Amino acid sequence: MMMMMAMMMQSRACGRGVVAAASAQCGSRRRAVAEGMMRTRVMVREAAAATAPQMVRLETWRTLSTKAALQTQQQETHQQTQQQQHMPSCFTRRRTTASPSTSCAVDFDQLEAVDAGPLGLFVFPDVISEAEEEHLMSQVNRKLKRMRYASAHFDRAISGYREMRKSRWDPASMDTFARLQTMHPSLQAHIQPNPSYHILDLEAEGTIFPHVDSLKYAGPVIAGISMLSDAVMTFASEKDPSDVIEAFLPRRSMYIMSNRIRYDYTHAVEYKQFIWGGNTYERTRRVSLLMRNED
Ligand SMILES: O=C(O)CCC(=O)C(=O)O
Repeated sequence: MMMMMAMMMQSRACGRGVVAAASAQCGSRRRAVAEGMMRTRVMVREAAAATAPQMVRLETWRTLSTKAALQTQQQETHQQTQQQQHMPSCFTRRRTTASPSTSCAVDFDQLEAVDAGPLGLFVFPDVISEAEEEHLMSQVNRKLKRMRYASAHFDRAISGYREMRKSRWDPASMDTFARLQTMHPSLQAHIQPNPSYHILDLEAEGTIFPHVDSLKYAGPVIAGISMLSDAVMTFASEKDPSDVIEAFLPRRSMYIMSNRIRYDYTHAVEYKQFIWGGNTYERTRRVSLLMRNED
């Protein structure tokens, strides 16, 4: 009974007067608590009905509740690690010089490192393993392979690309998406769990020209997983063209675009070759999996 009351109090505290993002963070804990409460109710009913097997059952329930608490704790630790992992200044830099050529190497090391988090831009490296990347690619490649690269998008935002939507995913992919959703509160708050994702396949010579995603068709948070190639995404303020932020998007990383970076800055993937952290990179075929809510 005490345990049940403690769970109810915890559950209420979790849901009281919290903002949307924080409430999303609370979600997993609330689920675990609700699960625990359901279990406790069943346990009480069973304890009243049974006599001898009761002790065994109580032990089993205790183990299950401890397991649920442990899982919640592990999930929170994982979430914290992932949130720390976006390592702002390693992946985002402010460009103060004139626009460099889109095909030449640029020494990003000479640019000023900047934390773009306050603008709503986050980069998380290594969010999927090589095996997960291979698996996701196998899920999208079958259809992509039957398509031709188009030379220009209808709104001229992209060249050298093919694209598709995919809403049916196998359980392994769904597990990956469920894990990615826990990585930032904005994803839990704004990306619907129904994974109808946009896949953009950009050939090595392709370019995403500066644009702002549709205000009508895309919601306030956009997340992208980069597969097959490293790239640099350039964000330029629409009001002040000298305000430019470059984000290094390593292969198998995820970026989140929200708040000002989503609405007040254009984004583009133009460089074919670039230098970051002293290494020279060549952008090859890049496939991005884009999560947007469409409300
Ligand atoms: O490939 C990406 O990460 C961004 C794609 C993009 O800009 C778009 O689909 O509007």
